[in-house]
Amino acid sequence: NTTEWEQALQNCADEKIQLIGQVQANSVLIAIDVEADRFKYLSANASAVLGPDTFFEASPVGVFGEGQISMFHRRARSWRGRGPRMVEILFPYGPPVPGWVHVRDGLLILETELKSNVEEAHQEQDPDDWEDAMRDGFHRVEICTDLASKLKAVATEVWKLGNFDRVMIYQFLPDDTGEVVAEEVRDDWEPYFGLRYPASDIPPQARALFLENDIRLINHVVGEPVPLLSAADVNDKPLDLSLCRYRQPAAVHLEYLRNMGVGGSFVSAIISEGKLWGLISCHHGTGLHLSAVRQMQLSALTTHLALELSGMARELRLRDELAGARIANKLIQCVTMTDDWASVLLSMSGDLCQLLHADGMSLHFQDQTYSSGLVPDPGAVAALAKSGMERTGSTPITYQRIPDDKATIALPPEIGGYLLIPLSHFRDDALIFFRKEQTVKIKWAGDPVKGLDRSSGAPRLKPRASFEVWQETVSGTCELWTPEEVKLSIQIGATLSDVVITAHHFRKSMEA
Ligand code: BLA
Repeated sequence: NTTEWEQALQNCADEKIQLIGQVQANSVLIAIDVEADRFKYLSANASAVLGPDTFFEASPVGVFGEGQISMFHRRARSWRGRGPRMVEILFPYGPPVPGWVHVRDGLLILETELKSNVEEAHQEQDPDDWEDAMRDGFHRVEICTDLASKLKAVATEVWKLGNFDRVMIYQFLPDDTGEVVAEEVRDDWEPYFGLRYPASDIPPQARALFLENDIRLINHVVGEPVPLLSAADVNDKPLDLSLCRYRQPAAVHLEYLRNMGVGGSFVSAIISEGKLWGLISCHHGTGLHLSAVRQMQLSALTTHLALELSGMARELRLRDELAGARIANKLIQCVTMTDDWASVLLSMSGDLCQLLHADGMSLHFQDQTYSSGLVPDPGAVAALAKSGMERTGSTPITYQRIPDDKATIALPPEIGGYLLIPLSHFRDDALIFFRKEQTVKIKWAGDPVKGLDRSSGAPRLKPRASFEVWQETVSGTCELWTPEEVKLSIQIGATLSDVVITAHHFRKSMEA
């Protein structure tokens, strides 16, 4: 039932993960109103660091000292990184401890991790020459010339630095599913390399949050969460934990990780050109304890990769833009010599198809059809152009699977999908690129069609219980049209419209 399925997806997306009101076991959160010199929120275990007497009536300046509070505040406000900033905190008792600080909704928020009482099986490697180790790591990544080996090199460096049981580089695909594109994993664990994960494993709000806070650390999937207490004047308004390091994760996600056999996880978001490209996802079989410094080192490696990816993307874009500009120039030159610009365009179909990775191209212009390569018959091209005009106005439309309602327009089965660029606002002129049909085998990590849980009234999606390879064979589709290709097609459409208008005026002036 689709509507029930959609409802379940919506329920996942609606979960306010940042307002959960709890922090992870063994972590302490302290939220301070600096101006009023008052504590506003304290995790229920805060007396472990503040001392037994400190409650909401105490003065934060009295506890931390004026100098320390203003240092925290300054460091938090001048920070331009995503998420909280690393600091050293001196509590009333004991030595300075590493912690995190940030400002949210006008409150200064401090976090630190208490000495864990869970099984300390995870030991991060601590080479005393870690600065050399980092530089060496950066260099090993830099010298890789192709994407696959670069990703693998990053996975290896993260693996060495964090001493995890599994490190995956997870890339988001245009349809929001994701694929493990590089992996390091211990010998006795099942590899996940090459497996596909459905979009619903990471709902939209969890993705969006990565742009604000690019590290997600889960110390232990079975840890008892610590509730937040609030001052009387807060009136139970939940604290926004978006930028916290130790926010308690959503229960559904913890269940997911437990089903995967994971005890602790560290996830660092790969943000390239302002967009979430993918994740470095690190799993450990037992609880995970990563020092603040180690977290920052892993984050630096992730940023290094993200910058390299941006560079590679820019290079590809530049190459495509140059190719696009060359085609436009050629077209403009030719059109000034002949008014048969449609034939000129057709003679360039090889270049155009190569640019957009298409197998055929049709132009429908003033009720005439010009085609080259893998295309349907002229009647079908005309029908597509007409339906495109009705559907979109002037933005291109893409199909990787011929939609069912097109069954009336006879397209040969060899064609899997098309990209249609309208060339006019008021006529059905269009340029259409076709891609051949392909049959692909997708290896999902478990059956992506998850069970619905109806026990609580509203339908809820349950995390998968099995991640065993589940193979799906999809036919009748073509390769996805990427956002870059769509952008390029918009440029081509705009150039064509310009050229057509120019040619029209040129002819008019010659006739005059
Ligand atoms: C969060 N799910 C996540 C995150 C990842 C995944 C990486 C964010 C990082 C984190 O919080 O640790 C999924 N982890 C993966 C995948 C791989 C991996 C795909 O390592 C691949 C190797 N999850 C479900 C269902 C729902 C769901 C059915 O399976 C919803 C009903 C929700 N996932 C969900 C939620 C979060 C999440 C709510 C956010 C957790 C949080 O930050 O509180």
